[in-house]
Amino acid sequence: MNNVATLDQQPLDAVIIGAGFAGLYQLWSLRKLGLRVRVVDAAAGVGGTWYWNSYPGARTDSPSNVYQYWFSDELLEEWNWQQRYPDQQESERYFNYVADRFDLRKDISFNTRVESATWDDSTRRWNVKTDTGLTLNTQFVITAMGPLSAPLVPMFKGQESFKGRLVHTARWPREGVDLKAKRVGVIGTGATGIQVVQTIAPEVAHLTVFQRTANYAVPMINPRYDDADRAAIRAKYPETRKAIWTTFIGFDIPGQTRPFFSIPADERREILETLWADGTLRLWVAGFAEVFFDPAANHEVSEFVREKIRERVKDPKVAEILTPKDHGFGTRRVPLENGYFTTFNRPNVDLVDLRATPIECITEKGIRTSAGEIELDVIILATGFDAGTGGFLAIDFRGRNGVSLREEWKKEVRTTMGLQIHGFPNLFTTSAPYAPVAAFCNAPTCLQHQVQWITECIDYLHKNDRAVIEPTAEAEQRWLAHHDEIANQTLVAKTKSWYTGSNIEGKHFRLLSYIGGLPAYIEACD
Ligand code: NA7
Repeated sequence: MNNVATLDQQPLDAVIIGAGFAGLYQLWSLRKLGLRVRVVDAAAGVGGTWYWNSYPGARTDSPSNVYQYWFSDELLEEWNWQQRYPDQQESERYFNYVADRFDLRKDISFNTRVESATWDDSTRRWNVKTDTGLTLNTQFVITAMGPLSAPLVPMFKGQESFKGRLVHTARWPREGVDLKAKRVGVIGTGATGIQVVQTIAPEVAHLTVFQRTANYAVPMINPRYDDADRAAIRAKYPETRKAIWTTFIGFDIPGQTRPFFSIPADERREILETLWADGTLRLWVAGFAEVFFDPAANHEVSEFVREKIRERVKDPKVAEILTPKDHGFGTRRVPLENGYFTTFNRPNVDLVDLRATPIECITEKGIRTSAGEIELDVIILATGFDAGTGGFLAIDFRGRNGVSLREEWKKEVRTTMGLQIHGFPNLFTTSAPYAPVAAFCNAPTCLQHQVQWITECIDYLHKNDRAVIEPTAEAEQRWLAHHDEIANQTLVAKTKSWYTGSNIEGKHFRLLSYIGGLPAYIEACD
């Protein structure tokens, strides 16, 4: 238990909001500088995304060798990854191990939600208020809420009238949900929906999948590791650790270097087959760069993947509904799948095409589409997040002269490199819009880079007797102009998805994530 009265009175150097990947590392790093730090998290435990998203089938789409911390050689030696793609339980265990190993918990207030953070220009400090009554006074505030922390629980008409169980995947009850022999409906076929559907289909009596947009997905190969595998992976750590900073997207695998159309068609096909068979996201993150900006190259790769989907689904009508046609491969987040498409060959699984028969409302008994009512015992919303901005908008940030971040971002979402915001002194932001983190980076790599940058910056300020740092409006404008210039050359910025904010009604259509590549971002930060 936190002693609220004692904590209240201690002036802090830094408050970190969030005890997930970035937050824990930020705490460790600032502690090393000798700073007084407190982490606040609404959850009852560490792990962030890997605490909240405990839905069936949740796992990383990044391999464990690049989905981990690099700050401690001891940790790299001690932690034994069990599989290439850790599931939610393994990921959560990892964060708990880190928290205990480095004695982080004593500086974390759990079950505590930050409600507001107000800058006081006279003291040059922030006042942070929480829902437990804990208030904190601090020189710096560092946000580490993660880019996907505000779940979208769409208010379908009649949602509250449903007499069965309705759950969002990102607020999955810790005690689990009994799905055995139940009639279950899943709304959403993004990375999350795909994982849920392929996992629960064998267990439920009947599964109805409500799809608005068909998604590409690449098959996952997820070997379990034994000691020999782990030794081989560890032997490569020195290389891996270097490689992640140099690739476009923060993985350890470089992309193709030959221009797409300089390669003869049959050889291109062979390369695509090899990338496909890798069982990783290589086809997307280390494939051909042209996929992101050249419509002809994108078309060819998209057709290749469409063929693969059609091959696996027995009923040609179902296959057509599952085959994406309204966007190109890689322009939205490409999930890995493990039996997703073949799930639709099962007799207990139905697919509802919401483009043809939209949801009209949720009823007492289930979901009514324009084609009729489908009775259900459980409705699972795999409907995603208010990405990038949602976590910030949940907190009332007040900067210089009482300026409200919520009000400012209604006009335009602005950040400087996704690290700071003009008008909000001494506020550092990890995973904010316009850094690569949210979409075009292996998140752990980019988050660790941001944490290191923030740590060095704070260290510099202290060593040089500077109390306040804030980007100028001009610097912010320069970054946004650069961001837009690069984004607008890509097909991604023209495609509807959470990357461009189109999943939220009224959200400004603009690419959320910097797409100039991690090396360019690091150079700009330096
Ligand atoms: P996503 O990728 O945003 O997927 C959400 C899904 O839910 C997607 O299929 C949406 O259809 C669907 N959706 C959202 N709202 C509705 C409504 N109102 N009606 C019908 N269908 C709806 O979220 P995920 O959680 O899967 O993944 C988020 C990220 O987490 C993922 O990219 C990884 O990085 C980890 P739409 O495509 O908008 O038509």
